[in-house]
This record gives sequence, structure tokens and C-alpha cells, in this order.
Amino acid sequence: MTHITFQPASGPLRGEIEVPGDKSISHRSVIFGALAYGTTKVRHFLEGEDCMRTVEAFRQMGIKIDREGPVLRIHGNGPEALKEPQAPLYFGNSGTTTRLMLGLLAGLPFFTVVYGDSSLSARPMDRVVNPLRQMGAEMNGRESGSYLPLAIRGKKLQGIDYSLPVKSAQVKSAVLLAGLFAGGETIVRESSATRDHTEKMLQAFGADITANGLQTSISSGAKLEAGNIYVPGDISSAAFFMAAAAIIPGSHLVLKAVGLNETRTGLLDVLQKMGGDIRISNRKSSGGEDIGDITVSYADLHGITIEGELIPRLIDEIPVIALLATQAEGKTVIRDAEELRVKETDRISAVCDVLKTLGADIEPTADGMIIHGKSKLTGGKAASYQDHRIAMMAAIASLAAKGEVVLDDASSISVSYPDFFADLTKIQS
Ligand code: SPQ
Repeated sequence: MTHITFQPASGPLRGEIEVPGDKSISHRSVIFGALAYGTTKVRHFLEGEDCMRTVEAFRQMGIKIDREGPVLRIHGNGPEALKEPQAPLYFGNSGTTTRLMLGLLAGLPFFTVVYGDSSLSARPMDRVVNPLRQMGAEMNGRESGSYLPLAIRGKKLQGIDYSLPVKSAQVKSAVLLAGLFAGGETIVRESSATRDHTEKMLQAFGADITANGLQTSISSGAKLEAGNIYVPGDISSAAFFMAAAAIIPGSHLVLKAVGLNETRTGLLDVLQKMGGDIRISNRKSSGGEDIGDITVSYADLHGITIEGELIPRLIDEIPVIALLATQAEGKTVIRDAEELRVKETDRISAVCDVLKTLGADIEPTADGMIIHGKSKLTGGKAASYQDHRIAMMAAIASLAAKGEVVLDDASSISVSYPDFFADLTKIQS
């Protein structure tokens, strides 16, 4: 591991950033492109490590995926074109690749073994394996199939009517993917809206899918047609620079062409409630996804309570929201976020540990955290927990700190934001 040192900001942050393509949408563009008939062209694809795991998995199953300049091309020929891979599929650190691919592999007529790094091997897979087994899937793995590695013997599946026991877009997507090839209808019911990129993209590819509020139904039979996809900027990546502008006095940053899908914009609501100065312009839409420029300027922030249906709309932004709260006057309470405990690391513990080390007044709770602001962060030595969102949160915290922040390792950042350091430098020069 290589230590990396981040310095406090020497003045206001200014400029424009084009954040990388959305990770969730990039994964899905490859999966549906590989299942469709014809060549799918994807612009602004995120070439982060996680999405490249999805690309490699389909290459191992015989799908040609190449580049034409900045465009990723997926040469699909329907599901029949997918072949049994000769070797186990390695999914690295990527929960999205794993859970969505399990939904697909369960119904394909061949045998696969999938595995991942140590973090992914500790994340629960029973949340996906259980509904897939109810559909007839044959899957075996550690602790009765709860953890990777998993071996999958593809089968003809049957549709189910499934109420999600966890608020998870990955579980919803896995069941919908299985439903794409299962007999009869598959219905997924949610208690709170989670990101709906799978539903939107399946609709755009011509699947027989109906999304109606918190209920989505899918039936097999429709041929998916290749198309052109533009991947919006990732709001979860933009979040780090939105937070930076909000907490460094005098700052003004513009984040260009960011995805504004309603199921992902909880951070915008939170920043507004905290008193942030935030504006949206140049609104447009592509493939059913809303897009716009986000301008954030420094403002005095105050603490709020973040809970309930808002949580799935900002789940990946909670590390950086906790940082915002350290720079807001008063108390911020985050609750109903127990899902954070099963991300790349236990993000409740990791966020509290890192921010406390850097001088914040923050305490973990069973399902969230309580932060008292405003604290002057001191800086210090912090651990990244090999988690991209924790590493980027620590880097942004350094901007608001008195002294430097020494991070044990920043390599995980390439999972979702390969140009993070270039953009961090750009807004300070
Ligand atoms: O892919 P991975 O590792 O699960 O990614 C994370 C992240 O921080 O990038 C979570 F750790 O995002 C998930 C997100 O938390 C991506 C995702 C998706 O693309 O469907 C859905 C969310 O996970 P979940 O478990 O709530 O479905």
C-alpha cells in the first residue's frame, strides 16, 4: 500500500468538471447490450475497474466488446450468443457486477463459477440467491450460498411475485434479469423506491416490462434491440466536488451533464435543506434518464435529520454527507441506513472512524450516525478501508482541514473515479 498526502485548500475552489460516466448505468449498458441483437454503442462509458469487470465477464462468455474512439461497442447477438466461460469469472470489488450477473447466469444454459476480492467475498449474496432459488436456480457457495465464490448451474426458471426484504436496486435488478428469461410473469415489489436504471434501460431496449410506482413486472419473450446509449455523469462521483464547494469558503463549482434521475438525487434535497447554494441548469433527457449541470457555491450550512425514503436515494453519498455535516452548525442525524454496514466495507464504522480521526464530533449508531458541527478538522492519518467512497471522502475532508491528511492507500478510487486526482488538482489551480 502506498501512502498519499492531501493538503488543505489554499483558497476557494473554482471551475468546471465533467464527472465520469455513471457506474450503475455503465454496468447495465454492457449487460443489456450483450443480451441484445446488434451493436450497442455507449458514449461516456465509465472505464473504472468495476465496470471493466462486467466487460471482461462478457468477453469471457464470447461477446466481442471493443472501442471506436470514445465509444464502447458491444456486439450482441441475443442471449444464445453467450457461451459457457472456460474459467471462473472474477468480479473484483464490484457488488453490482456480481448481483446483476447472478440474476442473469441463473437462467442461462451453462455452468459458471464466480468469485471476487476479499471485500466482495464478505458481502451478502443470499439476498439475491434466495429469490433466484425460489425461481428454480441452482446455486452453491459458502454458508449455503450466502457468500462468494458461487457455482451456478443455469436452469430454465419460473417467474415469481417477490417483495424485496431489503431496499436494494441490485436485488431488484437481479430478479428482473432472471425474469427476462423465466417462464410466466415476474413481479418485484419495493417498500421504498431504489434506483431504477434497470427498468429504464430494459424499456429502452424493448423488453416486456412495466414499472408502476413501487411494482415492476417483466415477462420473457421480447427480443432486446441494440441501441445508442449516452451515460450521464455519475451523481455519486459529482457528490464529492459538490461537498467540496459547499464547505470551502468562496468556492463555486460547475459539474457538467450529471445524471439527475429522481431515485439518485437525495443529496440535492439534503444540500438544499442544509441551506446549501445549489442550482440546476441545462436540463435534458437521454434514454429516459434526466441530466443537467449542477452549480454549487459555498454557503453556511446547518444540521438536519436524514431518514426514511430519502436513504435509498442517497445511500452511496452518505460518507460525503457526513463530512458536510461536520461543517454544518448543529446536529445532523442519519438513520435507517443499516445497509451501509454491508457495502465495500462497513461504511458506518469507517466514516465515523475516519472523520473522528480527522477531528470531527461524530458517533455511530446501529443504523446511521450522529454528527455535531461545526468542527475545525485537524487532519491526521486516515485509513481508506480499501473503499473508494471512503478514500474520496478523506481526500475532500483534507481541503477543509487545518493540517494535511495522510491516507494509507488511495488505489480503490479507480473503482469509480479514475480521474479523481486530476479533477481535484484542476479545481485548485
Ligand atoms: O457495486 P457496488 O460495490 O455495490 O457499489 C456501490 C458503490 O458505492 O458504488 C455500493 F457499495 O453502489 C451500489 C449502490 O449502493 C450500486 C447499485 C446499483 O448499481 O444497482 C445499487 C446500490 O446497492 P444496493 O445494495 O442498495 O442495491
